Order: sequence, then structure tokens, then C-alpha cells
Amino acid sequence: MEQKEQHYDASDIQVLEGLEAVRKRPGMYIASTSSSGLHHLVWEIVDNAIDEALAGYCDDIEVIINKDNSVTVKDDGRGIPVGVHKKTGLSTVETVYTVLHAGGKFGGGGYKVSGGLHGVGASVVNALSSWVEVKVYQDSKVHFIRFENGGHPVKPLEVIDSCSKERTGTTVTFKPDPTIFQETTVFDYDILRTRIRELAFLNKGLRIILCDDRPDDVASRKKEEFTYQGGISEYVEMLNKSKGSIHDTIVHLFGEQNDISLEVALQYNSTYTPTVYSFTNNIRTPEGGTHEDGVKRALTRIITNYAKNQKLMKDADEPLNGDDVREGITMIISCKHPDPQFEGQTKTKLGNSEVRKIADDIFSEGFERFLMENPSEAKVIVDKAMMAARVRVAAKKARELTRRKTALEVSSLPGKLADCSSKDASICEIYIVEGDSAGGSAKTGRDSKTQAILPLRGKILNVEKARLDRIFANAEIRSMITAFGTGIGEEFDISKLRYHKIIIMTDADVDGSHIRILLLTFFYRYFKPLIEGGYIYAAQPPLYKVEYGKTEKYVYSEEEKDEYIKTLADPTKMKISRYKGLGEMDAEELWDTTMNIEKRILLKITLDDAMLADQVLSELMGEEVEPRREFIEKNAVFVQNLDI
Ligand code: 1YM
Repeated sequence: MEQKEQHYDASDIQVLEGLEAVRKRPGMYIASTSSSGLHHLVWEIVDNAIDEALAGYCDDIEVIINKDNSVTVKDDGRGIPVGVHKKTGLSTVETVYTVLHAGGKFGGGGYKVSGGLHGVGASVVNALSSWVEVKVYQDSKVHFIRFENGGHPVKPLEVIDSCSKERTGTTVTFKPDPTIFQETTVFDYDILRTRIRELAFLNKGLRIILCDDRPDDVASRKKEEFTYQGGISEYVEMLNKSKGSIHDTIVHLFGEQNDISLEVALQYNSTYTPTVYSFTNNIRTPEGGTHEDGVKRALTRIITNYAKNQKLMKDADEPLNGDDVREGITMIISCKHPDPQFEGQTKTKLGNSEVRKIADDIFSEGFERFLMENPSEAKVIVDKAMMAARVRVAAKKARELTRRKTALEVSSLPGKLADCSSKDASICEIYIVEGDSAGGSAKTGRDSKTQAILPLRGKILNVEKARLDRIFANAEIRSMITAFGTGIGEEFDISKLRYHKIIIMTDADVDGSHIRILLLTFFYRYFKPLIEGGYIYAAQPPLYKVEYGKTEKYVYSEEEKDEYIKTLADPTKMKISRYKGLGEMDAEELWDTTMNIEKRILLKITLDDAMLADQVLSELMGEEVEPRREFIEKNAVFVQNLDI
């Protein structure tokens, strides 16, 4: 205690005020304090280790979820500097962990290509943790410092042990503060796994180990190692595994111009939809941006030029557009930029305008060479694009036919839709309901002024496996498109959206999750602006009804059930009924538990959720039924933003 006080002086107090600001408004530093914010803490620390790897000093990173749900991140880099920092008079380690914006370069020196918050993350993690311990292995010594209660150092940095001269690196353990992360402090292995695997793909040769040490029984603990000598080529290979690649050699190119680098890997598969994931400094850019634009523009041009020069395409043939050349492509674009500008709704779109031409140049050169050197692959690619163009023209004709037909009909809305009476889209909602029987209850139970019901029969089409013309021919999908009112593709117009909440209502079981994944994939691929605009939700039906005396309570998770039962004086007098499906509830129950605006729980779907659904579906295509079921069940909970 005495030591603690000794260590404080005026500048420390200033530092702690900085960390206090983070605790007061965590949302300004980590986007949210829900599960996604919790996992964000891990990425801030891992990013510092990755930066050390990018600088060429580290090849091994280890992430461990400990028994007490704290997380340890280790690297074998140089170790955070331990000497006294000029400005603060504290050790540099302590400075990095307590001074906001103190990360990386302290405002000077060369650039570093960094993800996340450019190293400022360490102090944010410290501010939002109950405790943090940092060990630095350097010069045959083990240096140690511990912080408590949101960033207060217990003592200054001290040497606690010796180590071999060869051993260098940084080990950080932190425990998230439950008073900040009120929703959950439990780390999800699969969330960490997906991103760590992605980081390993993006950083060729880097070895990252992930361990889950929480289970009591040793056999249930998990340990996986991720390292890919082929980098993003191996990522493409994995994504295409179940989709049937249509040529053997994966295109993999790299180039640099003015400190900006671009790496692209691509391969075509037998599906009809593109899978394009782009990154800048290891950060996903699902909204695309100038790196993606440059590559896409070059792809269309280079394929067209090659096809014409090789006389594979005649003047009379339909010109190729961007959609044609991207049909069935799996492509990873990874850009590294010293000063990236992120724009867009979710700040996940690269805005630097100079990148467009650089990306175009680097991609054109590498891809053109690939086509020249691999004529048989080139022919497969050109044929696929030309076929896509022909089908596009045919599909357009078919679409024009349906439009003319509907224009003549009195009402163009689908027959199964029970529409709401209000025409004010801002208060209107549409429930997309699994199955006719649940649809029936929903129709009876709803508030017909603002709530419309569209029942879907059975499984919806997997849009990834189907060609555009088949997608438009599918009855369930057509019903949705007409009901939404926005049109689709080139005609899409958000101002015509008829409901500002589109709510997916599926059962809380595997089949329900599957339908939800299919719907999210459909929205992700064809109605992305609806997700970006925050119009898509998932309803949350209860798992159980607990009756106790005269009271009835619906509970939405196992934990809530257990918590509630604990509060009952005499649980022998209670009755628990489990809901198997929406169809089991009568109209009144469905209204009470899931649709009543006053009481219901809605989960807002984010672009990340939809992208994950899309990825899950891609990875699962063609796999055995049983593992697929298991996987879907495990990944069913990918909705994070609560909106009650
Ligand atoms: C498990 C987390 O933080 N590793 C790490 C961090 C740093 C360095 C090495 C490092 C960077 C530099 C020079 C530099 C950091 N240093 C700083 C700062 N792993 C983890 N490994 N020497 C060592 O960037 O020049 C911030 S992070 F600012 F002190 F240099």
C-alpha cells in the first residue's frame, strides 16, 4: 500500500485521468462493451505482437485463454523497451501501458504498418481490465510490472528473474473488468480462432498458437497451431475446397509502390457468386474501397484484353462487365499502407485515392503475366466469364418479362404476405417467419397496423449455389424482393424500402439456424445496404416458460433459466416447459414472447455477422450432413448487438 502511494506523483495522476476517460467512455475506444468489444481487447495486444513480426523480429505468437478467463499473449520479439522514457520519466513499458496515444512511435520516427489503434491499444486494454501483468524478456533478465483496477501500477517495473541470453520477447496477461463488460466476460474460442487463423493466412510464415486452458479435464483443453507458408494462397485454397476449383494453379501476386504494397491471391470455382475478402494492414474492409476498386477494374480490363488478343472473343460477343469476370471467383486482397484512411458507414472502407491506381498497376502486371504463362488456366477463366455474360443477358430478358407481368397485375405484392396497414415505412416491420404454422400464429397475434408477416415454406435456396436466373425464379426469394419494395441489383433504391425493420424469426434449433444462415447469406450478397443501414434483425423466441404459482415467466437462455429458478422460494412448485419451435406457440404466446414491441428482444445483424454466415456457408458446402449440423449449431449465435 505504502509503495503504491510512493509511486504516485503529479504526472502519474494525469496519466490515470487519461485511463479514467477510457473507462468513462469505453465506446469511444473499442466500439462496444458487448462480446465484440471484449474480444477487441485481445486484438489490441495481438496487434502489437504482429507489428513486431511485421518488423521482422518475431516468428512465434501464442494466445492462451486461462482458467480464470484472463488471456495471455506471448511473442518472441525484442520485448517492449524497458529503459526510462524521456518524456514521462517512467519505464517505457509502463508508459506504453498507461499513457493514451503513447503507442508505437510516440509521435516521431519512421512509420510502421500497424492495424488497430497503432499501438495505443495497450493502454486502452489496461484501462478496461481488472488487472494486467507484463513480462519482458530482455538482456538475460525477466522484467515485470502489474497494474490493477483499470491501470494503476502496483509497483514500478522490476527485474524478477534471470533468463537465457537468447530468450527475448513480451508476455502480457489481462483480465477484462466485469464492471465494464457487463454483458459478458467469457471469451469465445471460435471467435478467437477465426481471426487468428485469418491473421496467420495474412502473414505468411508467422506461427500463431491458440490454447483454451479453461476445461478442468485436461483432455478437453484445446491447442491449435496456425502457420501457412503459402499465405493468402492457402486461404483461397481453403475457401475453394468445397466449391470445386475449375483450374489448378492459384494466381498469387505481390507488388510495391511508394511504400504501399498489394498482395492478391485468386482462383475460380464452379459456383456463380464471387467471394472477395479485402484487407488493409490486416484489418478487414468488408465495404471495399480503393484497393478493391483498383483490382476489380484491372481484372475486367485484363481478361477482356486477353480474350480479344487471343481471339477467344469476337466483336459480336457481349462485352464483359465486372460481375461477369467475378462469377465464381475466390479472391483475397491484402494491402499494406503507412497511413490508411478508413471511411464508410462502419469505417471499414479504404479511402486513400492514390491506392486505386497503384492496386490497378500491380494487379494488371501480375495477372497479365499469369494469363500469358498459363494459357490453359486463362482459357477456363475467359470461358467462364463469357458464359456469365450470356446468362446475364438471358436473365435480364427474363426479369423484364416478370416485371411487365407484375405491372399489369392489380397488386404486385406476394399472396402469402399479410401486409400491415400503415404506409409509414419508418414504423413498419416485416417478420420473415419459418413455416406456415408459425406464420399463421404470427398473422393472428401481430399488431396489424405496423407488423407485416411473410411466411417462408421450408428451406430457402442457397444463393451461393444458384445462378442469377434461378435465384429470380425462386418463389420465396421473389416474395421477399417484392415485399421489401426496393428492387434488386442495378434497380436497388433504398428510399423505396417498405419496412425499416426486417425481422428474421426462426426456431431456436439447428434448422432455424440454418435458415437464418441462408437468409443472411442472401441479404449479404444481394441486399448489403440493408445490413449496412441496420435494417435487418433476428427475433429471439424464448427457450422455456417457467410457471410458478400464478406467475408465468419466459426465459431466453439456459443461464437466465438457472438464474430465475434460484430466485424462487420453493422450486418444487414450478413447472418448466421447453419450446421446441415457434409453431408450438399459439398466437397470444407468440405475441407475448417474441413480437410485442414493449417486451421482445431483437438482435440487430451487423455486416460482420452476415459475412460470417456467408463464410460458414461457403466452408460447409459439400460437407457431410452430420458435421454440417454440428458446425451450424456451434456457430448459431453470431448476433451481437442487442436492441431491446
Ligand atoms: C504480447 C504483446 O507488445 N510486443 C512488442 C511490443 C513492442 C515492441 C516489441 C518494440 C517495438 C519497438 C522497439 C518499436 C512495442 N514497443 C513499443 C514502444 N507483445 C508486444 N514487441 N522495440 C520493441 O516500435 O520501435 C510499443 S509496442 F513504443 F515502446 F516502442
